[in-house]
Amino acid sequence: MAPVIHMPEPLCLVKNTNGRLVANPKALTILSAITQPVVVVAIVGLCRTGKSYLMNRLAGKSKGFSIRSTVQPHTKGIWMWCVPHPKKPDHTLVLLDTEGLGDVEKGDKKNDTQIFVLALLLSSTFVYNTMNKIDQRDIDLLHYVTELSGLLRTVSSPDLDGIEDAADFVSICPDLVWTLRDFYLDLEAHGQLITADEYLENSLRPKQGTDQGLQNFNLPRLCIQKFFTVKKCFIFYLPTLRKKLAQLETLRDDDLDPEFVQQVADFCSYIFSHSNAKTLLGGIKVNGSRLESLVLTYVNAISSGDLPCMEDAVLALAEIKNLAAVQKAIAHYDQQMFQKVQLPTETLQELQDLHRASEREAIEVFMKNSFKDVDQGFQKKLETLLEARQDDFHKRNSEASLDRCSALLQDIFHPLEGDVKRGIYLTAGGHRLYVQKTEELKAKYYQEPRKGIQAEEALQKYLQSKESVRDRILQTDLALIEREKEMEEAHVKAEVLKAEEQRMWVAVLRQYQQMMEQRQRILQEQVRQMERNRMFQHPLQQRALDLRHHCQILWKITEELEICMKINEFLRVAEKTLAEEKAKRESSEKEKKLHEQKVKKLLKKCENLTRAFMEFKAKMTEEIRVRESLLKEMNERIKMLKAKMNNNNESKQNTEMTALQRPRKQ
Ligand SMILES: Nc1nc2c(ncn2[C@@H]2O[C@H](COP(=O)(O)OP(=O)(O)O)[C@@H](O)[C@H]2O)c(=O)[nH]1
Ligand SMILES: [Mg+2]
Repeated sequence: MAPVIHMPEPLCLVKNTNGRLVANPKALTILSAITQPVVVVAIVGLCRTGKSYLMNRLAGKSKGFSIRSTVQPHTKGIWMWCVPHPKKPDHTLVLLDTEGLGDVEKGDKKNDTQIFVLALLLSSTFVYNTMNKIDQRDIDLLHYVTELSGLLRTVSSPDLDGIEDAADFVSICPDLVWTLRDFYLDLEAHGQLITADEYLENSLRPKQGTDQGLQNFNLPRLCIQKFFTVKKCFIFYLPTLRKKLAQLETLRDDDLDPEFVQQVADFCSYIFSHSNAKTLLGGIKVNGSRLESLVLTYVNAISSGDLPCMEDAVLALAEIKNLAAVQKAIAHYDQQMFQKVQLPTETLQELQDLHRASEREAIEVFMKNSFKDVDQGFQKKLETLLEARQDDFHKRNSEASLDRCSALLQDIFHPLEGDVKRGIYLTAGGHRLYVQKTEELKAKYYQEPRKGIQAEEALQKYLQSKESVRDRILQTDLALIEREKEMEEAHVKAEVLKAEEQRMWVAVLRQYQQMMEQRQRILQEQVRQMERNRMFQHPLQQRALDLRHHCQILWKITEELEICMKINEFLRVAEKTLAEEKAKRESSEKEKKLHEQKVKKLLKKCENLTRAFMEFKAKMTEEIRVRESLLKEMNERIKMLKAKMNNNNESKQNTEMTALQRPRKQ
């Protein structure tokens, strides 16, 4: 069985020390000893409205929480009284009484609010104690506090005993019990009697309509409805005669208004039977020690400034609601833009149209959620934020366009860059081809969709970056054209030289042919002469001389042939010059090959010519040899003829002599 808690009187749980909330270690020790689930009933409201009195009644005591009939304030903060639960023996009832709210002497609204919020967060039943009737000011204050508590409801605590994943926990919203003290109105609406709960429901019911005034009326009500799912209202009449109120603590129930006594009894009965144990999200029941952790966690969170500090509740509430409305509007704008905008947009206009549509919707969202936006300060703030968002989208649109265009350019121009690297355009006429190819690729780039607003600039930048490449291609092109021109000239020169050479050879051959014809004629003449000589036995010596003369002519031909050899030498020199020319022009493999081929051709020709010449020379030498042997033979013949002639002459003389002698003998 759980140890029975014995707490003869309340203790201060959280006190206000020099404007700071501090947990009382003594009270925390008591809490830590409670192993039972705790039903935490906290009461909040302006000071001297009978809160402590009511809490004492819940504790079943006439004394306990300090009841002050004077205007002198008591210790500020939250007072705690842990008592056995009168209806649930396995639960402990923890009563939290707040002190000092709305204390004119203290004048510290910030501290009031903090105590209010802390009580809301710690309780499982939250008693909101107000005077006379439900008015707008009470509703606004409750709304404000619920909003503030929302900022702290999820807190991190490393030391929540027994909770495995205690890094983040969420305190479940408490039930609301609205106590109306000194209620003097008739509980009726539209001529019909109503209950206190119906009165509360009516007071929190939103009105139909959309104008700003109605929105300001509805918003806090809707928030309270949403925050407190369980709501209850109790009305209390004046307990007794006004003059006796100061001694209320000492008065017996018989001395009080019986209706008041009944109302208090009903209230206590409801609390005992309907108030649940404090629970965290996930159904985690809070015991004394967990409540201790909650107290420490929330007090620390509040002390470290997690709770906004604002003087005027309504203003602060407006601040909270309008900030939230701005955030909601911005979130809506972002969501719309992310859904609709596909960056980069084709045109700037496209982006601006989408921005305007999303901006309009965002402002509508803001209007729906805003609350008392005095001078449209928050709407202006929203407009400034949306403008910044638009600038950001423009920037991102520009960047996305640049990225897309860069990737496209890289993709489209990559093959051309490869060709440039391989030197395909480093030829005569390469520049024209390069420009032509660039134009083709530009057209392809222009055809690509969704390049965005940076399309032209990206292309121009790319082309600028390739200008040095284009220049290099152009320079090479011009240099190669110049070289080709030079080669053409050299070719023409070589052709002229070749033609000259051919002409010379033709002249030489013609001359030779003429000489041969001449010699033929001479030989024919010689033969004819020889025939005549043979016939007429004319002086052969002269003929021999003639033949010698012809031989001389032949030698002259030989000399001229030597001249031809010199011409051949000249050709060799020309060939050498061409080779030097070739060396000069060797700048590329292709040229070199061409040049070598040309030189080879020339060399081949020269070789053919030399061979022809050598054949010719051999032929001529053979001819000379034949002619010389012919000459020799002829000389032999002449000799023989001469000898024959001499013999003939001698025999003739002998005959004549014989003839002469013969008669003498007779
Ligand atoms: N008018 C009125 N006075 C009350 C009521 N209940 C208590 N009081 C008196 O109001 C004064 C302040 O009471 P107290 O409980 O200390 O108020 P607290 O400051 O809200 O805690 C005391 O003199 C009480 O006797 C009530 O219902 N109506
Ligand atoms: Mg009090």
